[in-house]
Order: sequence, then structure tokens, then C-alpha cells
Amino acid sequence: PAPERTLVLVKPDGVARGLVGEVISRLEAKGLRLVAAELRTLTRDVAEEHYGEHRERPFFGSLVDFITGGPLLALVVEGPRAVEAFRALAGATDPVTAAPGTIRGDLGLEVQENIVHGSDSPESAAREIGLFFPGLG
Ligand code: DAT
Ligand code: MG
Repeated sequence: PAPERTLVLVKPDGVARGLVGEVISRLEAKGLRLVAAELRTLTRDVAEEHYGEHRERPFFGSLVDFITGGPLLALVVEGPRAVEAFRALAGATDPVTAAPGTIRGDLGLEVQENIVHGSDSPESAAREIGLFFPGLG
């Protein structure tokens, strides 16, 4: 298949816990290739746009507080079926039920502090990469 790109975030909890190397090791070991990387603290505007699909959910305010609460590592990674490949590495949203062997399943316990984000479709990836790295593509 043609190479595909996805946006990966090591969220503020993952950066604070020193899990950046662990996440990058896992995605590089899988065969995904780094295209861009930047440590940054999100503004509320960018966070609200990134998570716009969840605007009406009860956890939205808490989610925005959390994701803007410290530096995160934004990555663009590339590879065959990169969107699906990284979602498989990340595991289910709730780390308690995420399969062991996945990033969330091995390293987390809280649904909000679930270490990583990965775009959920090629369309979401294009939108999110444009938001985080407007100079790419
Ligand atoms: P994912 O990150 O697996 O794509 P999502 O898009 O449904 O999951 O939700 C985005 C983030 O919002 C998720 O990583 C953690 C948080 N979240 C989701 N469901 C939640 C809930 N029920 N309570 C608190 N936070 C939640
Ligand atoms: Mg999502």
C-alpha cells in the first residue's frame, strides 16, 4: 500500500512520566518512520479544535485542561496503513481494558491520562497534521 501519515501525540502525562522514548521505540520498532517531532504546550484554542468532535461530551473541559496542562510531544509518523498501525500499538482508549502488549495496556490505568493520541482515520490524520504542522504536506 501507499505510505500513509498519522498524527501521534505523547500526551502531557506521558512526557511527565518519561515515556517519550518508550513510545518512539515501539513505533520505530514496528517500522513506522518519524517525519516531524516537536515538544510544545498547546493553547486552549488548538486543543479545542483538535478535540472538536468531543465538544459536547461531559469530559470535554477536563480533557482540554489535561492536554494543555504541560508539554506534549507531537509526532507525524509514516508507513503503510500508519493510522491503523499506530492505533493498534496504542490499544483501546481505556487503559484498564486495553490489551496487554499495547502502549495503553502496558503503561496506563486512567482513561484521561492514557499516554498517547493517534488519529482515527486518514481524514482525521490530514486535519490533525494540518493543525499541528501547517508547513507539512
Ligand atoms: P481515542 O483517544 O482512543 O481516540 P476518543 O477519541 O474517544 O479516544 O477520546 C479522546 C480522549 O478523550 C481519550 O483519549 C481520553 C478522553 N476520554 C475519552 N472517553 C472518556 C471518558 N469517558 N472519560 C474521560 N475521558 C475520556
Ligand atoms: Mg479519538
